[in-house]
Amino acid sequence: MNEGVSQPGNGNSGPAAVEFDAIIVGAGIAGLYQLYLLRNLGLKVRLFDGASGVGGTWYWNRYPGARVDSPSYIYQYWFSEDMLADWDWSERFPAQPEIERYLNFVADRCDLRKDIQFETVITAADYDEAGKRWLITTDRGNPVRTRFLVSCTGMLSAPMAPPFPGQEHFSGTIVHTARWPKEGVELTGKRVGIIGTGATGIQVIQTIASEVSQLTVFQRTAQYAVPMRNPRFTDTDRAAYRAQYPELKERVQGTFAGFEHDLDARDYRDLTSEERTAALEEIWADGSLSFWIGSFREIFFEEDINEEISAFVREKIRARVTDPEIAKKLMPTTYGFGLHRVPLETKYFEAYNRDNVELVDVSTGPIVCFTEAGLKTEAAEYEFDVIILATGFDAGTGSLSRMNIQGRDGRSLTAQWQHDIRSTLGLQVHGYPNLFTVAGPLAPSTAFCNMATCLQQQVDWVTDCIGYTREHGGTVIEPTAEKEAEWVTHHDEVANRTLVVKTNSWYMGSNVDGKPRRLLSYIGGVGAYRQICEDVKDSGYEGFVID
Ligand code: NA7
Repeated sequence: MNEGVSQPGNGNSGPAAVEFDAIIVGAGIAGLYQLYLLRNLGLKVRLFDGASGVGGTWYWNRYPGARVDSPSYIYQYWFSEDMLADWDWSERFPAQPEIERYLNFVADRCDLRKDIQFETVITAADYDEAGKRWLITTDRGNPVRTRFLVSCTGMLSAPMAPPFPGQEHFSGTIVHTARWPKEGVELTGKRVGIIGTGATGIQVIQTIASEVSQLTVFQRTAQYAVPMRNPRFTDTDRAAYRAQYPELKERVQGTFAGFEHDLDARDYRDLTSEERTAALEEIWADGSLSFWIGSFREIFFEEDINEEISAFVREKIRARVTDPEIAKKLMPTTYGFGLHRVPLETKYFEAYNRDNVELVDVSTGPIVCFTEAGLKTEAAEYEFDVIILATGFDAGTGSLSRMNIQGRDGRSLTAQWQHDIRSTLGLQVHGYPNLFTVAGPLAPSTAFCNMATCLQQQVDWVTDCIGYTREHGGTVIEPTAEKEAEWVTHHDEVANRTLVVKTNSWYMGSNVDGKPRRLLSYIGGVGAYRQICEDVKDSGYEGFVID
C-alpha cells in the first residue's frame, strides 16, 4: 500500500496513513456484501478481518455439529441471479463447512479478496473532527484514514468465557466453541466436559456424545429445543426452490422475523383446545424455527398462553428421555418458551439416554474452579481431558465495544454502552459521524431475524445513505440526539410490552456482568423495521445531519 498517503489528522508522528473512502470491518455475510456494494458505488474500500479467510461467524464457529438454523434457500444473497443459479445447497440446514464454502464462492465470484486484508484486527478508531475522517489503527501497524467506517462485526462475535479460577492449572485442553481450531480437537475416546447448553452447546453435545468416552454436561438453564427436520435436497427440490426465489426474496423482507413463515394471524384464544393442539402439532412437524417465529404472537405477550405452549414443548422433551429425573432437569421451568433464543436440535435429548453422558445441574451447585485434573462444582469434582466452553457471546455490543471507538469530542462508545446502550435504528450512533453499525444493537438483526434477510436490508440502507450523502455534496452524516432518543423510546415501548424483557438471556445482556439491561434486538418485526428505514431514506434522512 503506497498510494494516497497522508499524515494522521492528530499530527502524531509515525507511519503515514493510507486514505480510503470506506473501511469495512468483518468479512462475514454483511461485510462481503457491503464491500461489493460500496465498490460498485465507486468508493475506494478496504475490508479488515482478524480471521485468515472470509466467513465471519462461519469462519470462527467450526465446532463439531455447527449448523445454520435458517433454511438455506433463504440464507443466501439475492443480488446476483448468476450466483443463485450456480450455487447448489445440499440440504435444508447445512453445516458450517458448506456455508463457509458458499461465502468463499461469493468472495471469488465477486472478486472481493483483492480489497480484504485478513489477520488484521482494528485496535482503535478515532474520529478526527477537523479532517472529518476516521483514523483507524490496527494490530498490523498500518494506520489508515477513512471517510466512512462500516462495522459488519456481527452480533455474536465477541466470545464470552466466564473467568473460572484455576484455568491455568488444568492439564488438558480448554476450547471455546467460537474459537475452535481449524485442525480440530481430538475428542475420540476422551473424557469431555462441556459448559453451556445454549444453541451452540446443544449442537456440540448431540454431535460428540457417541464419539467421546465420557461426556459431562454442565447445564445451568434447560432449553426448549425444537427438533430440526433436515432433508437432503435433490435436483428436483433445488429447481423447485429456485422457481420460488423471486417470491421468497420479497416475502422474507416483510415477515416478523425475516423467514418465509410469518406469525399466525389467528387469535390463539379463538381456537378450541383441539384446534390449538392440531395447530401446534402442525408447526412442530415442520421441524424448524417456525414453531417459534411462525407461531402464535401471544407467545411474546400473554403469560397463560405462553405457559400452555411451554407445557406442550416440555411434554415433547419428557417423552424422549428415559430417566424421569433427567427429563425433569431438561425441562425448562424458570422461563417461558420463545422468550430467549430457541435452539433446533437433532437427537439432543436422546443423548441423555446414553450411559456415557451425564447431566450435571449447576443452577444450584455452580462451578467453583478448574483444577489440574478437571473442574470442581460446589457438589463434586470431575476429571477431563478436554473442557469445552459453549458459554456464548457478549452480544450486540461486544465486538464494537472491543474496538476502542472514539467519536466527536473524544467520547468513547465502549464507555457509553457500559452505561446505556443506545443507537439510531441500530445503524448509527449520535456522536459518531459516518460510523455505521450493521447488526448493531436495537435493530431486529441482533436476534429476531433470519440474519441473511436483515443484514442485506441494512447493508442496502447503509449504501443508499452513503450514496445520498455524497450526491448531496455532504461528507458526513450523523443522527441527531433527538432522532436517537425517538428510536430508543420506540424500541423500548415495543420491547417493554413483551415478556422477553422479563427473561434473563443474552437478548437482555444479562449474561454479561454489569451490562446495562435493554432488549438488544428490535422486536417490532422485520417488515415494520424495514418500512421505518425506508421512510427515513425517502424523507431525505430526516433526523440526520448531513454536513
Ligand atoms: P448462549 O445461548 O448464550 O449459551 C451460553 C450457555 O453457557 C448457556 O447455557 C449459559 O447458561 C451457559 N453459561 C454461561 N456461563 C456459565 C457459567 N458460568 N456456568 C455455567 N453455565 C454457563 O450462547 P450460544 O453460543 O449457545 O448461542 C449463541 C447464539 O449463537 C444462539 O442464540 C444462536 O443465535 C447462535 P445460562 O443460560 O446463562 O444459565
